[in-house]
Amino acid sequence: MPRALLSVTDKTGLSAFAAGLAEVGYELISTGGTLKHLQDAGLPAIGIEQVTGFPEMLDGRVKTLHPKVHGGLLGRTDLPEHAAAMAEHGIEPIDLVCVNLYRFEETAAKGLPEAETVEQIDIGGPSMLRSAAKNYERVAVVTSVDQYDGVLAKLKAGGLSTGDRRDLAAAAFATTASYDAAIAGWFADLPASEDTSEATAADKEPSPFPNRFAPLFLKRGDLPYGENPHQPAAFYTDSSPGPESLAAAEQLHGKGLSYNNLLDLDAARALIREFDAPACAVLKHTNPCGCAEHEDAVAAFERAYAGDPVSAFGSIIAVNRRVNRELAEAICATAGFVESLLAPGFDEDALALLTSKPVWKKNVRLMSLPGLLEPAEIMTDLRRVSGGLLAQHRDEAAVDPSMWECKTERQPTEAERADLIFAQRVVKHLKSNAICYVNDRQLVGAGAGQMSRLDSAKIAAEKAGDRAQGGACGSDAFFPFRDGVDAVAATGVTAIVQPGGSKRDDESVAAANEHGVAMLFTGRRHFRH
Ligand code: 93A
Repeated sequence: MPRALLSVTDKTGLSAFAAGLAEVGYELISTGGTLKHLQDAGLPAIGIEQVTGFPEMLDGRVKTLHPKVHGGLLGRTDLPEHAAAMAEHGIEPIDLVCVNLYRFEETAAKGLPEAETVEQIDIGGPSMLRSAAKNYERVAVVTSVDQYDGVLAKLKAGGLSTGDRRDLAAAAFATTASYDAAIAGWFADLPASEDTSEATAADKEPSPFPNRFAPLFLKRGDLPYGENPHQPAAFYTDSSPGPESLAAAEQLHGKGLSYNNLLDLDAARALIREFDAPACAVLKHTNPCGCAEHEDAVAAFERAYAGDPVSAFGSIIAVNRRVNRELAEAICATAGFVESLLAPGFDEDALALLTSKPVWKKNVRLMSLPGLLEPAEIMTDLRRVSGGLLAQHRDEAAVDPSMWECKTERQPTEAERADLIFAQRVVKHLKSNAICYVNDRQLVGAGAGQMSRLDSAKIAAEKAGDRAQGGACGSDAFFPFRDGVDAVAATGVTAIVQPGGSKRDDESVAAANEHGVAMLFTGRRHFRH
């Protein structure tokens, strides 16, 4: 008679499963609470004590940890030596194990006292799962209520195949691995036993990051290659990505997404989420080369594209409004070769038009993300360094002009103020060192990724030409010297917004005063490396 050992904390579906096992001829063996549950349901089960010859002891810490159990699971009855040893020691084979574990994770999440949480570390359960899983050639291991119906159906239809048992074993090892990862994570997050550091109060703020990362991401698929064709690459997504996330975007048309497309789309998504009014952003290599905000979505696109039409070749375009026929017509009429277009949605006729544009027909990747503007929890950014991983919260703090202070004699006008806000929203999304010039909520010049702020200011000025006249300048970090302010003022810009915080801030403010430029400090830096 085959034997099944059942020992479960979650009793959901247990009696039906056990009844099914009994029906196909299994003898049922069980531990304390599980046994009571089965007997209450009128099922013929025997206690584990009858198998081991020992009582459950030490507050239940030792119930199934016995050679009669583990020998019965691990013994290979196909090997004469194993069969002989089992016979000699009165060990009978166990053919099926059904175990779900003590609720460690739930208990740990409640933040109960250490000793109570430790008591919820299951030892006997994972041991049985591992023994049974190792011997999958003979033993079936059931780890989850979800498996009950499938396993029973197969047993009733003639039995489990070796392949079935191997699949169950794989699931069992995945269960014990994540169970142990949770335990290890809990230990890692316990406060240090002796804190001898002279940390300041600020240092003692609880960290928002765990001491240990459990696996979080699932592979969506391999990518053709990484940043360059000789670099293999893949895309992994959160187990449940938010509706506003890049992973939730649906591709409606075009070639498969590349690694660089995904990076650029993510940057475009982040930038376009800054704006409430209709806006459009044009990005290259994760940096905006065009961006505009306008009450009319078509004008927003046209002004964004016109910001730097040369750089826009091969760009990613993002808009924060559904693409209708009118917007699609404007895009088709103006845009040259574009890698991808991201929007909260596309009207049918807009889609038909965009996909019939000759250079776009096969290739342009049309990405629909209905949740584009929905609020999101702050995301933890992960970045590999050799031998490790850096984590930080993404720079998703909304630009908040109520925190700004004007440092100059001249205050900005209303129009300048609108441009300063726009400039600060854009400059956050440019690689450091970043300078941008804005006029009438249109990005007219961007300087990004330079090792000197002065060079970024000069590059942005060259892009802007006279369009900077009367406009505003955004800087991602403070001006270390007044030369940057002088260069900015030389473009004809009349207002500057920057975080402040340099030793020589007073020199920068003096320079702004000399040029009759308004200068505001935000108190918040936006480096992007
Ligand atoms: O305390 S244990 O680590 N020691 C054991 O020997 C043991 N055997 C089974 N926990 C043990 N179990 C666990 O008991 C099982 O994994 C299951 O979660 C639970 C079932 O207990 P009961 O049948 O008394 O409700």
